[in-house]
Amino acid sequence: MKLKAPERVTFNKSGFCPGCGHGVAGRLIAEVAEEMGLADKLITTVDVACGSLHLEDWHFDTVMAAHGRTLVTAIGLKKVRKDNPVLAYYGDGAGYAIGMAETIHAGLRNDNVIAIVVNNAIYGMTGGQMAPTTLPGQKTTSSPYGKDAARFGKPFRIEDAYSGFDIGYLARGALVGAANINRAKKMIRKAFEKHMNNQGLCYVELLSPCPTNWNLAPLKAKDFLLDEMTKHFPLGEFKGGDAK
Ligand SMILES: Cc1ncc(C[n+]2csc(CCOP(=O)(O)OP(=O)(O)O)c2C)c(N)n1
Ligand code: SF4
Ligand SMILES: [Mg+2]
Repeated sequence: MKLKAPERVTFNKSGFCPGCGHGVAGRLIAEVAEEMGLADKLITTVDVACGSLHLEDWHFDTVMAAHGRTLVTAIGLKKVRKDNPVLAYYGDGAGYAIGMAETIHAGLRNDNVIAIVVNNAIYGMTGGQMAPTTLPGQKTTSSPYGKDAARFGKPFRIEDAYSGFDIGYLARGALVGAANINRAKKMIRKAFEKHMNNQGLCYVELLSPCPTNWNLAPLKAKDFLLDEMTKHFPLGEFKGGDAK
C-alpha cells in the first residue's frame, strides 16, 4: 500500500468500523486500477452488504446488485462491455451462501471477470450471523454457543470447490499486517493483468477482520485472523500463480 492515497478512493465519508478490512481492500483495488491506467474504464459491482459502502468512497462506475447476485451482474456487464475491465466485489455470505450457485457456475464457465471476495467468516452487515465460512466453535449471533461443525459443516473453502475447474487465477490473501497487505495487492494486480489478457475468472479471496461482529478490539481481531482463520483458510495462490 502506498503512503499517498489513490485519487479514486476517498474515505472522508467511510462508514466502515475501525479495524475492518473492507477499507483496505477498496484502497488496494483503487491503487491497482490507477497504476495500470484502468481507473476510467473499470466497472465494479458491489453487493447489498458492508462492501456496498464503497459506493460512498470509490470513484468508479459501480452497480449495486441484489445480495448474492454481484458476480452474475458483473458477468452480464462484461458480456455487453467487452472492452471494459469488470470487477465484482462482495462478501463470503454473498458468495458462499445465497450466491453459491453463481459462484459455482462462474467457475464452471470460467467467466471473464475479476472477483474480489472479502471473507470475514460472518454476515457482517446484518449483525454477525453464522456463514458457511464461520470457524468451528466460533460464536456468532446465530451460534451463541459456538458453531457446531458436525451440524453446520466445516468452513467452506473455494479452492476445494474450484479444484476441478480451469479458471484464470485463484488466490487467497489477508488484509492485516504490511507484508500480507502488500502480498494481497500483488494478487489483485495479477487478477487485473490476467483479466486484461482475457484469461477467464480471476478470483481473489481476502481474509478480513470484522471486529464489530467478532466482538474483538481491532488488534485482537487481527490476531484472531492470523492465528485461527488461517488454519482453515490457507493463504497463497492456488491456480494461475507462481506456486508460492
Ligand atoms: C435476498 C436477500 N437476502 C438477505 C438479505 C440480508 N443480507 C444483507 S447483507 C447479508 C449478509 C452479508 O454478509 P457478507 O456477504 O459476508 O458481507 P459482509 O457484510 O460480511 O461483508 C444478508 C444476509 C438481503 N439483503 N437480500
Ligand atoms: S460490521 Fe464488520 S464487515 Fe461491516 S463494516 Fe463493521 S467491521 Fe466491517
Ligand atoms: Mg462476511
